[in-house]
Amino acid sequence: MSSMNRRAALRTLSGAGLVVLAGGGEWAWSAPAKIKPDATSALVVVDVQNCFITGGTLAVKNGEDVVPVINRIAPAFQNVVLTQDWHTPGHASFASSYPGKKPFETTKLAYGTQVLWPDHCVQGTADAELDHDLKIPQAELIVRKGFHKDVDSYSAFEEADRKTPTGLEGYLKQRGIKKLFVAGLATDFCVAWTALDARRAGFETYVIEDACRGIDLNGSVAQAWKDMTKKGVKRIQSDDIDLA
Ligand code: VGL
Ligand code: ZN
Repeated sequence: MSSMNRRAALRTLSGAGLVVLAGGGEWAWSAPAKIKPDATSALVVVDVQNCFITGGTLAVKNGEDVVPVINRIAPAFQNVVLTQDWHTPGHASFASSYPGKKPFETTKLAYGTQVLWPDHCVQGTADAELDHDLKIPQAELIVRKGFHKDVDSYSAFEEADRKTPTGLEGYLKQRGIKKLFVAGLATDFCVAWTALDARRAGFETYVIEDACRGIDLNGSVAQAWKDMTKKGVKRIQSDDIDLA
């Protein structure tokens, strides 16, 4: 390889992986190490439900696009936990519960500011079912959340009152899980809150960006990444995972 080509190659490759010297003094390309899920890793698939997918009551833009990505990576995980937003009719997070309030406005509840949503993911409805194209037969646990009428729960670990645990932390720790890989909907709400609580609970936490889609209210996706990065959540892509 000429020195010109070598420089060009280095420019192209910088940041993407390792350039090493091969036996004959030539530059050779070595792919960056991928992350290999092991017995202490779990994939947490957040709220991949009809309500958050096109045609649902709180559809996330391109929400359905996470399904093939999640289906592709899921076989690499022996531990998978799913979550399901699971609200009562007339839930405190529904705008329809407050005369004069509209979806995406906010209100003050006992535990703080609550974004008001369209009625969504009501217990037992087709809208609340997991997306039927999701193919993760080995999934071990489904955590339902948001089932207390007066309290929302974006996080799979703790309700929005910040004091009622869902039990997920105990479940994962008792089973020896140390690393969590979070995917699903929506990046800026249930995924971010789950990932932040995972860090708080001491898990090594990865959010798989291309396996998530966001709602994005007033820049909330960018803010969520800022908050997550600050707390040590690792932002990765599905290609960073070793699927072999
Ligand atoms: C979610 C808003 C309301 C989510 C759930 O899954 O991100 N967002 N309920
Ligand atoms: Zn909800």
